[in-house]
Amino acid sequence: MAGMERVISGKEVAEHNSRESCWIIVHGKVYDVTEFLPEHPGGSKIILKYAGKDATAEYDPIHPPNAIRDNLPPEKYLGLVDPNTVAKVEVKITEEEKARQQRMAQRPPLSEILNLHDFEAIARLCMTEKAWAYYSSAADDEITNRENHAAYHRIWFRPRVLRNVTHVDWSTKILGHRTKMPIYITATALGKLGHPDGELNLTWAAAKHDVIQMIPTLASCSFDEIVDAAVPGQVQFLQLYVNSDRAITKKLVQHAEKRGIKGLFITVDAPQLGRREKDMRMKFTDEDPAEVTDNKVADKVDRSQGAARAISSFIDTGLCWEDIPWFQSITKMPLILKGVQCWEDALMAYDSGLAGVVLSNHGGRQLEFSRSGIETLVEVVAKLKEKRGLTFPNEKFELYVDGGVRRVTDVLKAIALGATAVGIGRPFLYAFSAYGQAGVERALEILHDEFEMNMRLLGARTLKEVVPEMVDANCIHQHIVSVPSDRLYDSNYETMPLARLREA
Ligand code: 173
Repeated sequence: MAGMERVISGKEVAEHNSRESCWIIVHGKVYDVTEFLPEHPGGSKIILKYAGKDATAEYDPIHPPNAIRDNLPPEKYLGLVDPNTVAKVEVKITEEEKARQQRMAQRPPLSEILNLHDFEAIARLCMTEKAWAYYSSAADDEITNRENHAAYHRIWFRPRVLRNVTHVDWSTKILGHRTKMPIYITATALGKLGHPDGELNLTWAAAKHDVIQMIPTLASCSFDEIVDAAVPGQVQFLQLYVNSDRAITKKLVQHAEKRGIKGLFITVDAPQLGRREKDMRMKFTDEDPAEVTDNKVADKVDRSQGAARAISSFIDTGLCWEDIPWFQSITKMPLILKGVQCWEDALMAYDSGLAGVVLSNHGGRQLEFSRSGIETLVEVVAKLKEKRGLTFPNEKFELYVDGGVRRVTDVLKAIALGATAVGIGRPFLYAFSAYGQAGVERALEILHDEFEMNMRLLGARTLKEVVPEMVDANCIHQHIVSVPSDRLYDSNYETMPLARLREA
């Protein structure tokens, strides 16, 4: 078809600006979305706002690159628009947006960002409300989300002293690939919600700091863009949402292997997306009241479910253990299950010949009251030793943990307990949302500094010396509800300040 495409003038597109005939431009291409209006998961109102116009800027952050092509019948693609004839869309800047931009201008310099929590504090102030709601939200009452970090507080160190810690080295291998530290940048969807360069911020920073990035299925940038942005030799993994249409999944997996992806992390904890109410409320405030009658949405789609659910309907709820041999038949990449939450499933993964598991509850975004990855790690290590005689870390079957990691002390606890590496997600999103690539680099530098100090203080010169005896994890399984605190004592305690905006 190339070369035969019709070129349409902006003027003609502009005539189709109503519910009766609605054309939009995305990335220089003209689509007839009239019939799609009631089916759009994000509602018809937002499309109608761009009827007859260029919707690219609005479309980009919240859609994976192929969303429009994948959801429209081919004949609804009408042709290319003549770029010189397209009128600029006037974007009205709201007071709220102005205030946000002002706060963005008052970001502290990166030198004042001292830890990963600081990125979150600043990102919350600088991101759009939608992006904040989507990234920060978690399932139900967000209890698992908070438990993920709190669980690390139930593990304490037993450091060793009088070891010569002049030279400390925390480099390691993940799936046989060298990494400067035992962390990887885990997969998170929709990077352009936070920053126009989206996931590329992570790729660039990962290249500079020799860490591994896991590319998400639902990235804002296309898979190839992210792979193209890597430097020669840079290691990338792929997180996979399995499509009900297995042909699509097969194509993606085989393409990824051809492009040099070194590990396939199949997400197994999200047959349906969790209920993230912060994200859902955001959608509601966007609705056109005229479209909602008697508490029923007039359109065909229940689009009250937030950004994530809206774009996740392709995920196969039927995925099961019997599918594993099929994955093994279509690729030679190491296969890892992401989202394992008990030893029984870790054992099945091992017995199925997989390369490892990520002990994870999806950043607290899926099943509320699922346990933290670090807690699951303790039982997996014990049971796989008991049942199969395995010891960890183990190059034949690697264990990773994600969720709630904010400090290198968290990472070292996981390493001591047998993890090969730890995934970090949200902190990097917050870092690039507020500061772009430089933010991610700063986050990695902070981790570097924390590794150096904590390895020394722990008395470990290499990660091999970070052994189970260095932690006391006796309380890890105790999900205690805290008793009322000693208010008098607490109010005397001065809360530690986070990074702040500069003076206007
Ligand atoms: O956690 C998520 O938000 C997530 O994994 C997801 C899944 C589908 C679409 C968008 C995000």
